[in-house]
Amino acid sequence: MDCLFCKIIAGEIPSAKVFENEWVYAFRDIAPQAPVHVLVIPKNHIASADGINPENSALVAKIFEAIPAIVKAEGLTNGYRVITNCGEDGCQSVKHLHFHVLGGKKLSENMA
Ligand code: DGP
Repeated sequence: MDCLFCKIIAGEIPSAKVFENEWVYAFRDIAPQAPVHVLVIPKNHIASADGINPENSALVAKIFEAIPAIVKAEGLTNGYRVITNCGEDGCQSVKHLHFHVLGGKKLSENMA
């Protein structure tokens, strides 16, 4: 499958890893929009939030179990934001489910 994030997980494309376990991989966004901008992704390919179903939703739980450890390691003691973009109107550019974890400053109140 020609998927950028699958290639990052496989190590075919380099990335700045911040966390990894059996199910989850997390790395720094190449174009950070906050002092801390980490992408958290399932190792198994899911195209977007639209592709979450009863067979794979446990992976989403694994992602949200990993996030507290990631933000603690990143020093985000004062809060952070988790975002997933989905589809055309959501401006999703990489078709592998990913959660943006943003923090390290007071974030904008706007989300859209
Ligand atoms: P989205 O627009 O929600 O699909 O976010 C995709 C993010 O992926 C975007 O913030 C930039 C990031 N990105 C794209 N290509 C690469 C890459 O090769 N390496 C890393 N680390 N991040 C990438």
